[in-house]
This record gives sequence, structure tokens and C-alpha cells, in this order.
Amino acid sequence: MKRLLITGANRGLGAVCRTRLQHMADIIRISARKPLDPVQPHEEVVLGDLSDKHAVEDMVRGCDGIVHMGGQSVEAPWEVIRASNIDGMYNLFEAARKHGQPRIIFASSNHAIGYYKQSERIDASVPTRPDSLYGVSKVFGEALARMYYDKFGIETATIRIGSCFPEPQDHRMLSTWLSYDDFIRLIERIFMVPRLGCPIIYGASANQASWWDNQQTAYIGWQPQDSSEQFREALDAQMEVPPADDPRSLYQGGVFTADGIHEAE
Ligand code: 15L
Repeated sequence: MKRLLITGANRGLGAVCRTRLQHMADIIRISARKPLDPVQPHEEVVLGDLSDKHAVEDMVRGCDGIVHMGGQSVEAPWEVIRASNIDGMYNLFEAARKHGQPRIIFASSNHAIGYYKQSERIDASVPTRPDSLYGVSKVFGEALARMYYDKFGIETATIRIGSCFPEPQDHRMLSTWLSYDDFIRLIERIFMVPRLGCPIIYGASANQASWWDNQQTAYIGWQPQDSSEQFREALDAQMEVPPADDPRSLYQGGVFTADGIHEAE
């Protein structure tokens, strides 16, 4: 690619993408709300808020690919969710429609299906069961991606990311953990595959205790190589497994299912 846009590049997975996707394009355009640290020679920065449609057009114009990691990444008051994940998604897809229809990776979340039980094994064809307003906003993003594909042919890979951290932080994450290496390998495959379509992929490593089936997207050629098992012993020593009727042990979305509505102050 000539120019790849990474949104939300100053924190979390956006920052991981910024450091680990340098090889994917001649120019890496990074966008964020707040100023970023010194820029590398092949990087360009576009500052702006996802809820500002003109700023989003400036981010997207001239890009051949987009890795959309920006937006609200946990539960929050509706006003916050709506600005980043509803208005922001619409602005991003509208900008993509008007400016070259680049291939998009959308960071969705397991919280789009968080109310499935941990005893269930699901694939991407099951109905969504969001566990939070945040999860609902991810379902909206997935629907938007699908509509822009069906209507305009814009290809988006939706990744329902499990828990992408250096290591699992609790027993639930032994199932949901996605290593940074597997995450980056998935992004590489998504941009490499000649015809992408509009798949939904569960973002989890090759964990023994997995709940998610990615057979429908085998054509992407992503084979996760890491497993959370290496962390099990240390986790067992550090903390107790929550009781079977605790939301952390019951639902795929864990504690998000037990949270109420965060009202704005
Ligand atoms: C997410 O969607 C969040 O962005 C992340 O912070 C974790 O909470 C993750 O899900 C998870 O479910 O572990």
C-alpha cells in the first residue's frame, strides 16, 4: 500500500498497530484526538475527532487502507459512545465512500456477543447479543460495514477482538486472549487476501479453552500461533477461579454483563 491510515494511534491497540505495521505501507498516516510523540520519517499525523466529519475526511482522503482502532473501547455514558462509535463510524464510512473506497479493518469486540454463555461455542452467523451500550455500538459498526459492502462494495474485515493484551489478566481471558503477534498476523492476512468481502472474524489466539469458531473465514488464511495455556499456571497461583454462577465464569463478555448503564453526570 502507498498510504495506510491507523486511527486511535496514540493508545491501546492503535499504538500497537502504529509500531508493528510500519512495513505495510510507504506512508503510515496516524490519526488521534491528542498530539502524538515525535513522528517517524514515514509517518504523517492528522489530528481530529471521529465525531467531526470534516476531520474524518482529512484522515481518510488519499489512503489505500484503514485500520480503525479509534473510538470508545469500554463501557461509557451513551453520549460518549454515540460520538465516537456511532457518529464516528458513520463519518469514517462516508469518508471512505467518497474517497477511494479503501479496504477497512474494523476493531469490533467480543462484547457484541457478550451474553452468550461460556459453555457455548459460536461462529459469526449467530445473532448478536451485546452486553453493554459499548457492545451495541460495535453491533452498529458491524451493520454499517455490511451495508457499505452490499451497497457500495467497500470491503471491511470486522474483528471481534477478544482480549488483546501482552498476557491474559484473568481466567476468562484464557479463552479470549489474542496475542499481539497473532493480531498483527491477522491484519497482514486481511490486506493480503485478494478478495476479502465483508467477513466477521473472532480475534483470539489458538487457545485451548476457545469458544469461537472461525471456519467461515478460513479463506483469509490466518492461523493463530500462540496459546494462553503458557499463562494458566501463573494465573492459578495469582487468583482464584470465580464461582460458576459469577458473570466472569458464566458469560463470554464477563463483567460487562453485570455492569449497569453509565449515566452522564
Ligand atoms: C474490549 O472490547 C475492551 O476494549 C478491552 O479493554 C477488554 O475489556 C476486552 O474487550 C475484553 O473483553 O477482555
